[in-house]
Amino acid sequence: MRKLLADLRAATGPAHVLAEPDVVAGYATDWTRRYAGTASCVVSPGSTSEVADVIRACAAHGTPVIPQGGNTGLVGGSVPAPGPAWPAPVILSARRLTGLEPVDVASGQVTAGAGTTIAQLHGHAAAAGFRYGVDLASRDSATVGGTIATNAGGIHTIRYGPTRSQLAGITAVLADGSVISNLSGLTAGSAGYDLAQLLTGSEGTLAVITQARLRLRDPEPAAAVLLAGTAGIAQAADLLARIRAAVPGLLAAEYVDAAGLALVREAAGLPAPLPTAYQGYLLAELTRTDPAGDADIYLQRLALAALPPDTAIAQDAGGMAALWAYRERLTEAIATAGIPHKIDVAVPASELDAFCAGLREVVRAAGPGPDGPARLIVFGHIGVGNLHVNVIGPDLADTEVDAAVARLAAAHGGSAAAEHGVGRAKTGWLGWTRSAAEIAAMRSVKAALDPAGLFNPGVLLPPPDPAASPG
Ligand code: 2HG
Ligand code: ZN
Repeated sequence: MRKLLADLRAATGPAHVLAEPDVVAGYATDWTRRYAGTASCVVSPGSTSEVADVIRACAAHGTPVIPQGGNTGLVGGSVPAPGPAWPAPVILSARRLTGLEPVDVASGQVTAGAGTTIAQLHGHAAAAGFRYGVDLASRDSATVGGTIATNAGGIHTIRYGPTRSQLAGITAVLADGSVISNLSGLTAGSAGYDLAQLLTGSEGTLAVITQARLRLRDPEPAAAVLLAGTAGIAQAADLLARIRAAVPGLLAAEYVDAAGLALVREAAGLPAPLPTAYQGYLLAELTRTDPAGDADIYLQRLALAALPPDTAIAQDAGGMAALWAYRERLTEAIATAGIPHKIDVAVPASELDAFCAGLREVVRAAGPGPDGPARLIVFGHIGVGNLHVNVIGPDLADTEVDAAVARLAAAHGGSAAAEHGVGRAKTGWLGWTRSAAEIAAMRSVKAALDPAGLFNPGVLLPPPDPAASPG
């Protein structure tokens, strides 16, 4: 242990290796407090070459590496597993990899260090007259590297796609300490495997990302944010389809159920958004696809969508932020009510209603928690069929309710894991969504790039089935 610490200190400078147990425990616990593990220390390299030195040192000592960005993940993918203090993994924090180059206006791209936060990237892009296509409530902590590693989606996926769609190149350090880097951002460059895309969504199991070349978008000023009440998720999906058909430039389409709205109002002290209470709420943001054109044209077109008469519509910054608060503050509101079971799934639009009906059954079957009946909150990015199911009450050690929700999503033709990734939480469910051949191919990629299993052991891939091995 002492020799490893000495080697890491030599790689980064002593100030950037933290081994005090309290400090390490903070990094080894995830945002939800549901996942907490054991790490021997936290190392924060300041450059790609320091990352390479750290990885070589860890490889030489046979010590696993847990890459970590803002530690805002919700499936345990950025923290180690519980275990003995030694030999425990090293957490490699990307927080010091913050270099942000000037925006390349000609290509509409920027090169950012993996530790740049999404909020910093937004500010930087906006100052140059652009927008970054991924946005999410954890923007002040979530990092470029972490969002690539999880292929994060967020609130603008409906318009710009997930992180994968923003990525034009990457620098990363492989398990042998070698550096792969292609930051040219050449849209027309097609020469072999796209390693940047391979690492997107690999959840720190293949390499440590240190820099990224990112595509930026035109800014598209906001035209309006609306919040409409609906009789449930199916009606919200129908209303969304009408809005989509009537108005161009849908930037976000989010759903919050009645339980979620009640909780966020209670925790954040927000007034009722509409004169009537509803079973579900659709929040949509429209952009001005023609910034020079008449802003009111968007509202005129909205009339074609036959919105409920008491829909709240805001066009000024304050009013739009006030409507967004009902959605954006929901995760923190849930955290005030307890540590939830969080199950992030994707479901085809046509199945949303049946899935939500099944959910209520699943939660009823899970039984009450110590403080009364289990609470079910459903919200998320309805425009892309991505729902965040939160259940508060059932014992956290019991993952049956989590698995039942994920199985239900798969049974409705959806995915047991969506924008939050697989992490440690969902490895056993991968086979519900991906075929045996796909998982075998993933194992081959892992074995080729990380033969010793140095990076993020226990994340993404289920442990091999001993019954399936020839020996
Ligand atoms: C969001 O969309 C995040 O706000 C968090 O993905 C979801 O808290 C959750 O379950
Ligand atoms: Zn989300």
